[in-house]
Amino acid sequence: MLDKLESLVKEAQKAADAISNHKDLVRAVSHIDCDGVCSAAIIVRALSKKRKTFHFSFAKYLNDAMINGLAEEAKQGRWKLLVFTDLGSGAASGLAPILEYAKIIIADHHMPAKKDGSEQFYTHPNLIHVNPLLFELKEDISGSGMTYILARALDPANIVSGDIAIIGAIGDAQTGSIGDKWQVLGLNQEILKDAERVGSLKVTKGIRLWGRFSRPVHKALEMSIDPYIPGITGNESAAVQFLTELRIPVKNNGNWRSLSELTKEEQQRLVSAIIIERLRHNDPNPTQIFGDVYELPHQTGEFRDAQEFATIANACGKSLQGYLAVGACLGDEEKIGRVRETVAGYKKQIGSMVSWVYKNKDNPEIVRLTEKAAFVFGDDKISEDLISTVSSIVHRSGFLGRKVLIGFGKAPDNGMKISARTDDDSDIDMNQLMRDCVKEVSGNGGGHLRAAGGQIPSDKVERFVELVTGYLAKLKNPEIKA
Ligand SMILES: [Mn+2]
Repeated sequence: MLDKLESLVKEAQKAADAISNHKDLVRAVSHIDCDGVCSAAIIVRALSKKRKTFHFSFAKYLNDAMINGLAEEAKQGRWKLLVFTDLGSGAASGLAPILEYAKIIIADHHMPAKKDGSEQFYTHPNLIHVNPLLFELKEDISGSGMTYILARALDPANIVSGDIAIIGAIGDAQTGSIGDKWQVLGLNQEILKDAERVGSLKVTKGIRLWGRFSRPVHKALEMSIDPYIPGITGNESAAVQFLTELRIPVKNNGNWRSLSELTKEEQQRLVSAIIIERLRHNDPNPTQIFGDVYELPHQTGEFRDAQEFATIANACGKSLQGYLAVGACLGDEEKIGRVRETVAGYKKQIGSMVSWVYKNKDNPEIVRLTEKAAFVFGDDKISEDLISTVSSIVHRSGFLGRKVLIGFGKAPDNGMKISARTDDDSDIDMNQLMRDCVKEVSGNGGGHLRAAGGQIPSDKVERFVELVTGYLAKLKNPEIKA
């Protein structure tokens, strides 16, 4: 493991040297989800510290149009160095038009593209590729973790960005960076130690609920979309009733009580009741409500809890306002104020979509259960930008059983966006499943071992369902264990 890690760090050093020696404008692009937003904050801070001038933007993915645009600009001499964070690995083999004129650095953890017609990963003399999977390390380190390693190589003072890398890993929990006992795993633990050492992060145990410090406890229950509490999430009066039945007063001297203000005994009662509720709904990890709580001592209000920060970063990124979250990561007070509204709207939207799936779980038009998979036909009820978040939460909540989850959400131009999820201990490779099944219906897709995404023409949904069912039937080890 150590020599593999050494090779990875060596590649990061190569990337850092390329940045250090570069005198012109740097073109940086990052992914729009939480991990991408955190990667952006880390690289932006690192480049600024090095006094590099740069042009930065977010992207949903690197498609041909974007690659051709960047290639044209590189040809004209606008950029000679590009940095892609939390994206780029999967598209690497298509980057040749840019690589002809410029160097590219990729810091990512998505499955790297192979050479055409070969089992070997794509390489190019102008490509510096910092990805754990190229060095036989696991993908459980996030894109922001890879960006952090790059930033540390650039300047050891970037150790101050460790907390941001952990927020990114929490946001990407479905890729295995967070274990089922809810604690960071793998290389992320080393980053966590860095963050603890410089005092930017504190680890304690507690209830993982939105608004631990900042919301009335019944609001925290109502707004808890991850963990999802069936029947209570999205329903304020049910949340109040739940607490009343547990004899937990929602007010003290006329003031709303937050979770952090409950007594130890009340917190225990609440945890037990939530676990029972989750057990009743076949949650695969009912105790995941309790676990490591990562506190950011330098932040205030909801930003103090790293998990909430992760939701905030994701909400801003997916609402195409990632720059607000980057500002919040870097402590910009004005941006912090502006993210609140964005986040409230986003959480409401996600919560109502998950509740919609829950309400329709017995409606075969919307939820189809097969032996090994649950298909959720969100169509125009779940937008393409939110289908991945909704799929993760529905899968994790377990109310559709312990199966592979495939969610569909409408995309523009008669397209259908797909999100595929499986359990942490599953033997099924979602990246492979997605790549195999989209091929025959002229779609594209890929991703991670446990979480992948893709896009197909919307009239091919039925065929895609057949292909997935066939793919799962061929596997020796069925997912269902319970
Ligand atoms: Mn990521």
